[in-house]
Amino acid sequence: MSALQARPPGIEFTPWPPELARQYRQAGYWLDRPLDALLADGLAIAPDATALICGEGQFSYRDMAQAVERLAASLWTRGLRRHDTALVQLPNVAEFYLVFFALLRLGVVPVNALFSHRRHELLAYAAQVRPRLLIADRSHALFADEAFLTVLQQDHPQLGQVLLRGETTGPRSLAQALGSPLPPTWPGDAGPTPADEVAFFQLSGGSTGTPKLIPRTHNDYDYSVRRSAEICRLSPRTRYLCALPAAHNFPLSSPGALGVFHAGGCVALAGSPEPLACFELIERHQLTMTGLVPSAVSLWMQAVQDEPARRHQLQTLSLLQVGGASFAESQARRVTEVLGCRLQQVFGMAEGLVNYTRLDDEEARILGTQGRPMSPADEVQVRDPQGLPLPPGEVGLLATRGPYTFRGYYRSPEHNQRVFDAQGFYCSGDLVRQTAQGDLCVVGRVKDQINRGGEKIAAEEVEDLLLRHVDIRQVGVIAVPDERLGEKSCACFASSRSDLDAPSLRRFLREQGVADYKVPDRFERLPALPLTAVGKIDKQALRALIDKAAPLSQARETP
Ligand code: AMP
Ligand code: DBH
Repeated sequence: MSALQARPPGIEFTPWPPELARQYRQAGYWLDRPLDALLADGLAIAPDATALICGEGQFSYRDMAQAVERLAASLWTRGLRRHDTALVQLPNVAEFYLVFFALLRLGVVPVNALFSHRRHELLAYAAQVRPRLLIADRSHALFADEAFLTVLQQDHPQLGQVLLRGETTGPRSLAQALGSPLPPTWPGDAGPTPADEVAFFQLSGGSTGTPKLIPRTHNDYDYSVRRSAEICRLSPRTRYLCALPAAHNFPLSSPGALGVFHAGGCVALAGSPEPLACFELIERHQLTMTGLVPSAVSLWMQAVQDEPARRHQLQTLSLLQVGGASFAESQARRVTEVLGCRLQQVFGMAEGLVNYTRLDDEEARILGTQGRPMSPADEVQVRDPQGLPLPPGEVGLLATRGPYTFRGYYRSPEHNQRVFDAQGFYCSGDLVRQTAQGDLCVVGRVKDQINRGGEKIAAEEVEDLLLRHVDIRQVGVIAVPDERLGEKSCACFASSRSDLDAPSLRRFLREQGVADYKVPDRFERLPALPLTAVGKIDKQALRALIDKAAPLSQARETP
C-alpha cells in the first residue's frame, strides 16, 4: 500500500446535532476518549489480574495489552491505517477481543460478522465497507480452503491483508502476528483517535433486503458501556461468562465483556450457551454473572431440573441477565428458585437504546417489565401510528434518541428516511407499553422481522433469496409461535410446480450461502398468497391463514 494512495477522510455517519453533542459532553457522557480506553481502565486497576479465560488459555490485563500492541504494530507494518475498514469473523475465542482492541488502537474500523454468517452475509458486509483487511478463522467452513478467499480478493482488489486464526505459520498467521516482537518501525502509537468518529460497525437484526450496518462512535459506545457497568455494579470481582456470540451487542456492551474489562474483572468464554458446558465453566472459574437469551434460560432451568445435583455448580452465579427476545413472566418467576441467582431483564438493540431493570427494583418490576432506559438523557416516546405520543399504559411504537443511539444506518438514505423522524428519533419497530414508573414492556413489533430465540431474521432478505428460484412466484416469510425459541420462521410460497418441497428449497437457500438460522423452519405451499389493497403480500392475512392451517400441516424441523 503506497503512501500516495488516496485514503478516505473518515468513515461517514450521521452525526448528532452540535447542540446535543455539547450537552452530552457537558453532562460527562461523552469523554472524548477512544473506545480501547475501556481496556486501559482494567489495566490501570489490576494489571496482573486475569482478564480473559479461553479454554486452557488465560490472559492477565498486561498480557492482553501486550498482545494487542503486537497485533496493532504488525498491522501497522502491513500498511493498515486510520479509517481503513476490516471484515472480521471469529468465534468466541480470546482473539476476538485482542483483534477488536488492536483495530481500535489503530483507528481501523471493523465489521464483526457473526460466526454463523456465511457467504451471503460476508459478501454483503464487504460490499458495503470495502475492507482492506480480513481476519477470519480456518475452522469456519468458508475459510477451510482458498476458494472463498480467492472470490473475496477478486471482488475486492483493495483487500490487501488477510490474517487467519488456525494458520500456524506464514504471513497470514494470526497467531504469529499476535506473538511477534514489536518491529523497530512501529511508532509506539498510531496517533490520536478522534472520539467522535466511527469506532466500528455494529450489525442490525434488520428488516430489509440487505443486512444493514450501524456506525457506532467511540464516544457513544464508550458511554453506553460505562453506564451499563455502573447500573450492573461491575467491579474487579465480577467474573463474567460470555456464552452468546461475542460480537453481539448484548454480551459485548450491556455491559458485557467490554464493561467487565472497564471494571477490571474477568471474562470467560463459552462456545455456546449449552448448559452443561457452561455450568462446568461457572464452577471451574467461579463465575458470577452472565447474559442469556430466553430460550437458553429455559435450557439451563431444564438442565437443573433434570439433574438437581448440578445446582451446586452455579453457586457463585449471582446475576443472570436475560434479553434479546420476549421473556415470559412465568419463566422469569422461576429463575431465582431454579438457578439460585438474581434476574435482570435487558431490552436492547444494536442501534443504541438499552433498558435494564435495576438490581434493587422490587420483584414485580424485575419479573414483569423489560426495564427502563440506562441514561437520564435517553428520550423515549410511545407513539400512535400517526406519530403522536400516547399516554402511559397504552401500547404504541417505540421512538428514541439519546447519547448512544445512532442517527443513521451506513449508506442507507432511503431506509433512514423511513425509520428516523425529523427530530432524529429512531423508530425501532417495537410495540411497547410504558408503565407509570417509566418501565417498558415489549408487547410485539411492527417491523418485518422474525425473532428466532434472539436471532433476528429480516423477512425481506429471505424472501428476496427465495424469489431467485425460478419456480417461485410469490413468497412471504412470517413468524410462527414456537415453544422453545419463542418464534420460528415459516416461508409461504406459491408455485406452479406441485413437487417443490421443503428439502429442495432449503438446499436452494444453503447453496446461496445464507446463514443457517435464516433458513425457514417451515415451508407452506399455497395456491396464491393474500394481497393487500396496494398489491403487497398481506402478512397479517397470511399469519391468520397459517394459524388455521397449523393443525393440518406438519411443522417441519430444521435438520
Ligand atoms: P437488533 O436490532 O438485532 O439489535 O435487535 C434488537 C431487537 O431485539 C429489539 O428491537 C427488540 O425487537 C428485540 N429485543 C431485544 N431485547 C428484548 C427483550 N428483552 N424483550 C423483547 N424483545 C427484545
Ligand atoms: O437483542 C438485542 O439486540 C439486545 C438485547 C439486549 C441488545 O443489542 C442489547 C441487550 O444490547
